[in-house]
Amino acid sequence: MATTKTFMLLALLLLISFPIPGPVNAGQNTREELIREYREADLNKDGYVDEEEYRRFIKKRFESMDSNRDEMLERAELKELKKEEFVLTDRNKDRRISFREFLNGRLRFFNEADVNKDALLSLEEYVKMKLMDPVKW
Ligand SMILES: [Ca+2]
Ligand SMILES: [Ca+2]
Ligand SMILES: [Ca+2]
Repeated sequence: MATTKTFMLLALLLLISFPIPGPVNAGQNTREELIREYREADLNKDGYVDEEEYRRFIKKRFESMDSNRDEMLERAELKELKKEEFVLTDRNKDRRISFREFLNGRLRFFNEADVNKDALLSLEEYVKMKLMDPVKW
């Protein structure tokens, strides 16, 4: 019986030390990617991403995700996004996400991450915002 217990304990320890990678991290950006992205978004290179800079960056990304160029994001163009999140972002319920809808959804996270409300995001705030955002884009 003692060996069974030891075995169980070992199995448990193994489970704890090697967590099975879940879908939680699927499509998650690495920190390096986020830093690169942050630098790209900071157009005037002042070390902060302001709302206007972020708007422009979102526009660029939106266009690159819109593979059929109809100025709408359909389900197929946002595969990794959870259905509930898609429905939430699609305010007018036409099953497509317009640029306006996409922008509003992203700016919600911008404002949430901007704790001191100066409409500027530091690198840390930017990383925080991207982690909140269910769209891994
Ligand atoms: Ca800037
Ligand atoms: Ca499209
Ligand atoms: Ca829509």
